[in-house]
Amino acid sequence: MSVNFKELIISHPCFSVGAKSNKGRVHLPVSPGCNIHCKFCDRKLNNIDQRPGVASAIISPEEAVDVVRKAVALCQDITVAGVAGPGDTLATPYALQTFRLIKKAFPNIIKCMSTNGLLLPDYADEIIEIGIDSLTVTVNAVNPEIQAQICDGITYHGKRYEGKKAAEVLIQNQLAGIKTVAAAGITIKVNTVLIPEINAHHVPIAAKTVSEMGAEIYNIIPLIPQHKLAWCSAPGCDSISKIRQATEQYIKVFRHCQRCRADAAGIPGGIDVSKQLYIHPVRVENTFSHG
Ligand code: CLF
Ligand code: SF4
Repeated sequence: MSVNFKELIISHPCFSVGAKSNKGRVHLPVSPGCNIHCKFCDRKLNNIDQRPGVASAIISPEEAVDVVRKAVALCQDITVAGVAGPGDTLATPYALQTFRLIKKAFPNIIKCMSTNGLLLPDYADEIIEIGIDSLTVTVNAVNPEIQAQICDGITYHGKRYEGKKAAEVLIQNQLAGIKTVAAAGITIKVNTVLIPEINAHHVPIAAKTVSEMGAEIYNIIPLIPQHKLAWCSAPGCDSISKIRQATEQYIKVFRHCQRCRADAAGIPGGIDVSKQLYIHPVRVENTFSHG
């Protein structure tokens, strides 16, 4: 049985709705590939960039178990083992394989998974059967016209789709997947990358829609302009705050996102033990792709 939302608010650093949590997470970079093409995404293997979509290396599911063992020994406040890339967790089988191994080795650790949701309807049953405790789905728009400006295209069941058609398939699958997984009692967080020139006005509508599908909490992540959206601006504190307020009428809002790397370990915004987990030291530079 999955850990419920009330417990996650206390024990999961990314589900705290009030004050910043003092709990930690270890990310396991087991998912190399992706099946969609977000225009702001710049996936990399390095030990410099401090943002999602970046890890120093890809590790195997078996290596991931060792990483969790080391991480919890280094930081007793780590309560969550998460997979957040650097690609999509459902585009390759490694994330679900990892969670099966982690469940056996660490039955009490919270299993957290982040996905773009394209393959969520295909894998919902497996996610429920494994007992993932918290699922994050990145939904940047629920209107295909807007989504088509954020994502170039998708590869779905062996076929390439572009523009509005790609956006329609992606949105449909995200919403259907959220509904199925939420109905099984798994807590869903939705991440939205806030892009002032494209989706700023649309965020509360997206929040309302995913809330109706069963999502419990919402995380608005400011864009770091890069890649094909380098022409967009980084949202300022004032506008982020206003949009969070407008969104809160529909769903609880998480405000402490640290835009973590795919191999982050420790307490978000606090103790960082990632340097001690890998052979290559992790240096940091502030850029960003997704959540
Ligand atoms: Fe990792 Fe994401 Fe799970 Fe948290 S991060 S998979 S939900 S354990 Fe958290 Fe980091 Fe923000 Fe993500 S602070 S980027 S929201
Ligand atoms: Fe894939 Fe995530 Fe990058 Fe989008 S941001 S292309 S979902 S890895």
